[in-house]
Formats: sequence, C-alpha cells, structure tokens
Amino acid sequence: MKRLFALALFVACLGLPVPVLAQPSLGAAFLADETATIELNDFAFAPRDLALKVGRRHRLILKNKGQVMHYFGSSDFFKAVEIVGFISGGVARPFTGQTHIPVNPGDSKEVIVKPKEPGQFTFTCFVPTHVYNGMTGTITVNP
Ligand SMILES: [Cu+2]
Repeated sequence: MKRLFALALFVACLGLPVPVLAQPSLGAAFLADETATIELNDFAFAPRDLALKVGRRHRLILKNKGQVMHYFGSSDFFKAVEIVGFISGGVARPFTGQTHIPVNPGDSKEVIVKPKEPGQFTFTCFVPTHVYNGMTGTITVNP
C-alpha cells in the first residue's frame, strides 16, 4: 500500500511543472558557432594567429597557463565585433567596453564575439615588456 502511494505520488508529480533550479552550464550560457582556445603563456599566445568569420559567433576561451597575469587585448578588434557574451569567474557578466581582458594565472575567461566587418587585427598583452617578449598575435576576420 505504501508502495502504491509512492507510485501515485510520483505519477501525480509528473504532471506538475518542475522548477528549474540547476544553473545552465557555461557552455550553454551563450551559443556559439565556433570555439577557439587561446593560451596565454609566459610570454606568448598559442595560437598566435586566429581566423574568424563575419557574422559567426566565436567563443574565445582565454586560458592563462603562465605564472603571471596576462591580458588578451585589442582595441581595434573589440570595436569591430558585437559582444555576444562574457564569462568571468565562471559567471556571465556585462562586458563594459574593455579592450584588454586581464586573466590571472591558472584562470580562464570567455568572450563570445560576432565580427561585424572583415579585417586584420593585432592582439597583445597589455604589459609592455610582455609585448616586447613576444606576446602578440593576429586575428583575421574573413568575409
Ligand atoms: Cu602578459
């Protein structure tokens, strides 16, 4: 009898709307057509050349594998894209017009961009000595 009651309760519950308590995974927070992981090392980006496409949503995962803080920055590039989403500290956050994204050692951030126009852009680390030591790369946005 107890078992039957439990079964009836279970069946009754099936008809009720189930509250969604689970947080969507970060991957699902913003849909992207393409994903590229960019490693920020001491003192280079890997890869150092990126190819994106106008109108596609590109998820750029910025991973700092180095021992010191690095930046992924490009004032020209961030002006030529629509920012679809930004994830920092595991949480979706507003992207406040920044052009140089700092990433702590061992940390990662994600920016989802949709290029608006074709072109070639340089990206660098914000720290001048890091640029001098090789932290620079190229983003090509194809039509
Ligand atoms: Cu750096």
